[in-house]
Amino acid sequence: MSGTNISVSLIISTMTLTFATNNPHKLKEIRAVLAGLDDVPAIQSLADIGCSEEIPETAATLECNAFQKAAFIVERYGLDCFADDTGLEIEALDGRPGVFSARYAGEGCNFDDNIDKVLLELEGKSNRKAKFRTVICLILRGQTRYFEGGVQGEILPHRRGIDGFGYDPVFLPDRYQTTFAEMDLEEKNMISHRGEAIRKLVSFLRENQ
Ligand code: ITT
Repeated sequence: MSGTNISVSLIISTMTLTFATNNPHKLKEIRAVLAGLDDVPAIQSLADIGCSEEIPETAATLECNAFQKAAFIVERYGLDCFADDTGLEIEALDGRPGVFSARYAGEGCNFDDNIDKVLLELEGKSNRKAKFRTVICLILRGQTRYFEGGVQGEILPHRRGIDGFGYDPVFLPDRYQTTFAEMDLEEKNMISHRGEAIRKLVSFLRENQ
């Protein structure tokens, strides 16, 4: 009997990537997408590398902010790194809060304050269209790459749901009956801005280990 040699190549990544975020919800979402994938790098958090500094985020665009966060870690720690900058762009508010989504209601504000401000500004407006946009900046072996994701939806007049974070309780994605805060992590990741950006990052990493 002639033997057939079947060679199975199993690719297991030995690389590690740092995710430059102080937002534990983002870390959880990204880890959920990468869970069980052996061929992509393991993700380290800022806590894992002993970084407790406030990373500056002072640029005027999502792209530049994402770069600023990733570059901070590369410069200080010499580690391959990526960062995510996300904004909620509301049509009737000329794209606000956009790049100012985190501190829209002012320094020291929380998620609820930001939602309250948005709901107040949208009172009486019939156009409630909005888009979440995420830009991930990866700095790998000194090379910078960007991966973008977006999802269209509308801002509801009242909060619905308790999962997720940020503006999730008032964001209803197009063609869905549930807000992001009424979805579990997997459902949100399947259709969200961040889910799309991470999947693009994963494809790139698979081809560029
Ligand atoms: P890092 O910069 O440390 O990653 P951050 O919370 O400051 O954390 P961003 O500047 O990217 O991150 O996010 C701006 C804000 O947008 C964030 O604080 C939330 O209020 C909101 N946001 C981001 N992603 C969101 C999501 O998936 N769902 C709902 N709101 C989100």
